Amino acid sequence: MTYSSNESGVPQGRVLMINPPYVHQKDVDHADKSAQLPFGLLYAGELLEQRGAKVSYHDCQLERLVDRNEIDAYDNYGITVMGTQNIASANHVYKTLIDIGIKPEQIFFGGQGAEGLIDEATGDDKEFQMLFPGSNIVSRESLYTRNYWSTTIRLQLKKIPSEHKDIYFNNELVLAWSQGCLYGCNFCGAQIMQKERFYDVKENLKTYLEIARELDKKSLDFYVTALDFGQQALPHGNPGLLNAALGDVIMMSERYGIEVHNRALTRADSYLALVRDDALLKRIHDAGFYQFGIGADGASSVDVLRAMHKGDLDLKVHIMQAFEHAQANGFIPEILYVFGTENDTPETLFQTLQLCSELLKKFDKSIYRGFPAKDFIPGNKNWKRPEWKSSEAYKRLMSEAGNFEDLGFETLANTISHPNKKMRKEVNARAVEMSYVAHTLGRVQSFLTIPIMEKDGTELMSAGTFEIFREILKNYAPDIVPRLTLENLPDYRKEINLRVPKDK
Ligand code: B12
Ligand code: SF4
Repeated sequence: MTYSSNESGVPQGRVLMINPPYVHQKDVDHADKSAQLPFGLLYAGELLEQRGAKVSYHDCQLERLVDRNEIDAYDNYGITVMGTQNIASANHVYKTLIDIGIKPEQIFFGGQGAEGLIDEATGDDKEFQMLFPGSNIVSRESLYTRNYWSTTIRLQLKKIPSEHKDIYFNNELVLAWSQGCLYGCNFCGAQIMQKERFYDVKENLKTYLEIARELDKKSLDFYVTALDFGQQALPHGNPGLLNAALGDVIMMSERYGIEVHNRALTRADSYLALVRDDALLKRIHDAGFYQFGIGADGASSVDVLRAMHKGDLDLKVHIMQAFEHAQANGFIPEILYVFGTENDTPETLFQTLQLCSELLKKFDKSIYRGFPAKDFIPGNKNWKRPEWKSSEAYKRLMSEAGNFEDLGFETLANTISHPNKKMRKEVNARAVEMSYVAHTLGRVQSFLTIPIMEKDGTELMSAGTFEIFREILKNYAPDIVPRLTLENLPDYRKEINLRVPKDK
């Protein structure tokens, strides 16, 4: 491995920690008012300082890297890669640094989108080196300390200019809640097949509330990090851990007189187990939870559920019950649905469309958040399959880091994610139809972007699907739509993606 500068494999000395731009906003030269605090980057920065580094920050959402003074004044540079698509924007930052004379060995990458580029078993970083030659990848383990779970970003936030804090605190923040999910769905790139562990929710929330008070804010919005909010309510879990975290939120919010609004992700079965306890349900409300993204992946077909190892063959029934309960109890039920995996067929895709439409119709508070699956992403179970590693799609992906943009959750199925043309068009047909229904109802939280194409839009969708897609795009790019054809789609790709709401 090319861990330079010190034996532990983590950057030392003066380190500039960089948050890359949102993948569809790579060349934007003005501050993005919807910029979110890069929580993982600050958490990593705190852990590095505990090991002796002196950390500063740069957020490309707010300022272009090339406009920063004394950019070459640091010993080392850290770049965060939050999800797979950000390999593309991280590479943009890497190239910028190399262009201004920074040596690759001074550059360190970390984050869940990049960690999967190292082979866990052997530590081999060959794949990483193909994309970021000469630089370093920091493994998750090398940042673990005895205090890992009780760390806060208090000291790191002090380094953020107040005009940037103002922007971050007007937008949704990340609340360190827990990490890990016991299940092992094969398309999932999260921290799977591990026991859920809790962060120090109280201290992390307190850190935010102190700043909110300084900024005179009356409320804060949070996305909590739990992968499955109800996991402790499943057999062998310990609901006491969740109960304690909820108690901390209620207490801190009252103490500071600042309202907190939280959204979280959950499995349907764990949600149902959790809300059986009336006292716990009341605390969830009191702690400001207002929306649950309920994982519906594969729900329309038992065969698909089985193939993706979802761990709940009755998901369809559980989804209905969970939505029923959530809506009746004042929570927004969110249809979190990854569809178009290799196990889907035209029939199951059609059933998915029917199920999502039924949920939207039946539950008038529900909201749609559906994504065309990306079966193979670094770190998930599929990525390790030999037939993937020898495929043309893999070779194309690895030949140019920019192609990772096509593995974004929100990106339409494309020649890398769905090499089979017929299925690619089927997936996009259902994705566009479903998105159109949700747009029409005004209950949509996922927005489709246009992938990089080999030829033109005819490889992505039929003329019929395109007509519906144009209707959706009228919401964001009404001036471009009249000129848009399947043939000229590549010419307008970047401009349209820039206007489509950011994936949150
Ligand atoms: C909060 C969150 C969001 C928020 C982020 C807000 C923000 N600015 O931080 C929102 C909702 C915007 C979001 C968006 C996306 N997300 Co998200 N998100 C999460 C979530 C729930 C928590 C992340 C978190 O903060 N964890 C806590 C911190 C402490 O952990 P961490 O981020 O892993 O950081 C640690 C290490 O990775 C490392 N590290 C991180 N950066 C660096 C940098 C350096 C230099 C070093 C040395 C170390 C290091 O140190 C940290 C401490 O150990 C996770 C799920 C989860 N439970 O992790 C998904 C997750 C990370 N997201 C994911 C994805 C894919 C995305 C998207 C890229 C989706 C897409 N469109 O493709 C988008 C990106 C859109 C965008 N705007 O850029 C995936 C990543 C999967 C993968 N392997 O690729 C996850 C795991 C969700 C999932 N179930 O699949 N997300
Ligand atoms: S999709 Fe959800 S349930 Fe499945 S492994 Fe990932 S986090 Fe766990």
